[in-house]
Amino acid sequence: MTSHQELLRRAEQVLRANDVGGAYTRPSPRLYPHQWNWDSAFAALGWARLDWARAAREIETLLLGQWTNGMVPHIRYNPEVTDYAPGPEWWPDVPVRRPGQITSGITQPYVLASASYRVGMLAPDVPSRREWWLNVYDSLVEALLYFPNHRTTGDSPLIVVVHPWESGLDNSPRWDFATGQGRRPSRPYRRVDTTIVDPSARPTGRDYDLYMYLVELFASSHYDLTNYLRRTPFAVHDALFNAAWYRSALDLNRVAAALGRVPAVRQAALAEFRGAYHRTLWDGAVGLFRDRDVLTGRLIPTDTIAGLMAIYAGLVDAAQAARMLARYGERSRGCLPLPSTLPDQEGFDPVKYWRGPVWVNTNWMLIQGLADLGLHREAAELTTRTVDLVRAAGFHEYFHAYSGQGVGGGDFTWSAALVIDLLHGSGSRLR
Ligand code: 9WN
Repeated sequence: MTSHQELLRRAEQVLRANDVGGAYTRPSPRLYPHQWNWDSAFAALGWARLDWARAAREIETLLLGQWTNGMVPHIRYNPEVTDYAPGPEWWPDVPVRRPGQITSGITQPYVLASASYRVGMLAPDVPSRREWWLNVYDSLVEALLYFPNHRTTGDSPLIVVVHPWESGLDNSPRWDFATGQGRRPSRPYRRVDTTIVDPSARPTGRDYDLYMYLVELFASSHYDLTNYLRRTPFAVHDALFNAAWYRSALDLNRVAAALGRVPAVRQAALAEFRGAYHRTLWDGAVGLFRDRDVLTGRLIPTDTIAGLMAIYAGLVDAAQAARMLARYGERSRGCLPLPSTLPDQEGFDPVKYWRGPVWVNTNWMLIQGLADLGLHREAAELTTRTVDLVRAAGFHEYFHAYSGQGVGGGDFTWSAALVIDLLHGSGSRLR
């Protein structure tokens, strides 16, 4: 059996092989050659244990793509790379702050501020931590506040996600209600992903038709939520996305306190957000949070790992977290922990991307939340199972929900980075 040391060595090799010129870490060598938003946040957590300055740089380069309104896009394109679709031609007139930056027109779950808090905590000494936080703090706050300022509707403080890619869990069956409407973009598009990875493990043609339709729609709405909401079939209050934002808000407030600044988000606003999250997304009958279709006002009746992310955010107490996790475990008996979609759900598929396979990042998020809530036994168990999965199968993008076989892209950055972090004991409190 591979020792911890050997596993760490291999994980480091994956990160170093995916390092593009010391500037950013591509998520996977061929499948994802550009810089992705939440991937870079996770990558930084791995780098922080190997080379702290490199971790800081990962976050700084991602922030180079920031827009004038504060949004940090989901992809920062490398102009030298052309074999990814859709390319930047699908995202016209992006309002980047720095001329020459090329980005997509949507964002991703905002785990970046939480990652920046942790990277800062791992700095070699207190002066370097402070100096680096001072460097990135304003950008991180602007990125955080982009959401309440530009991505809410009506009187809800919850954030509206406008594209399945924004959710980070692209083809989750939660979004099938929209895929099922048969929308298509006006122009032909190409796919590269299915030439690299077995198409049976990737989103379908119908999924991509919707993705590209929504790309056109959001771009032609000038990336403005109000314009977009008038025309779209897809706008959701996503349970994972909103949980990630809340945790980033808490973590940025910790940075603010360390820097002697006023909180990034005030207590009253946090309490209002927490209240709305529970009132809007909790489904007592299933004992999980669900996502809400903003257009109909109804909860989307599909149970996935997103429904557990209140644990990551500290939006539930330890007792509720333990109940939610136990129930998820019972409903996914026979699967490796924790499948991205529960196997009793319509649309579950053990091998297809976000429809069932196990992912390291979602497990990692839950481990952090469990540890913070004092559920150390649960955190330790999930850590062991996650590390063992990767030890047996390699640093794949995702893992077959029953067999654990590695699927999707190989040499996947966040699988390596987060295993490094877990092996350094991140499932125990870092405060
Ligand atoms: C679209 C890079 C990204 C991850 C997402 C994952 C996948 C992209 C794709 O890869 O999405 O953004 O082309 O399928 O779903 O979470 O950030 O690893």
